[in-house]
Order: sequence, then C-alpha cells, then structure tokens
Amino acid sequence: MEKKKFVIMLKIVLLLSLPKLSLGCPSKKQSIECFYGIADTNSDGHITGDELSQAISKHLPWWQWKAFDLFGGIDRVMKDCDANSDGILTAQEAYDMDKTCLNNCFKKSAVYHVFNCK
Ligand SMILES: [Ca+2]
Ligand SMILES: [Ca+2]
Repeated sequence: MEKKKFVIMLKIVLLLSLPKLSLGCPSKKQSIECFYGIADTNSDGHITGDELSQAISKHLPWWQWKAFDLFGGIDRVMKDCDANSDGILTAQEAYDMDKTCLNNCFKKSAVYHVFNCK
C-alpha cells in the first residue's frame, strides 16, 4: 500500500515536472520557427524592425519592457541576429549568427515564453 502511494506520487511529480523541463530550454530551431511564425506578420520570410517592435509590444507584458530595454531592446536583437546589417532579419541569418543570436538557454526560453510557443 505504501509503495503504491509512493509510485503514484512519483508519477505525479514526473508529470508535473516534464512539461517544465521540456520548456526549460527549447532548441534554437524551435525558437526560430516560433518567432518567425509570429513576428513575420506579412509572411514574406523577412522580419523588419517594424514587425519586430510590433511583435514585442504586442506579446511582451508591460512589466517586462524594462527588462527587455536593459537587455538592449530591439537594437540588441538586431545587432545579435542581423548578419548583413540591412535591418531585416531572416531565419537563415539567425542560424548563421550562431554565437550571438539566440545563443543561450535564457534567450531561447525568453522567446519561447514571450511568443507563447507550443
Ligand atoms: Ca515580414
Ligand atoms: Ca539582414
């Protein structure tokens, strides 16, 4: 009886922690696909500065704007991900800029959560 309870508890704990673990650090591909799917509002495969700022102001809760500004805001995203500095982001550039664009778990998770990716 005690053992059975323990196994049930363990299953509950696992069930509760699994979704969190998988959301903890999405892959770069997942983050990029989600971000481009949402921010590219006219679906031309490019994200302009305007599309980026609209996507962020629409999805980022107001109380996180300050944190985003401290992080460097739109300029920082452009600097990190716009490989040819033309002010337009493409998914390919995001992959090319491997050292700066979505290069850590924090950035990937932030994108994933802000844009409500699934
Ligand atoms: Ca676009
Ligand atoms: Ca570019």
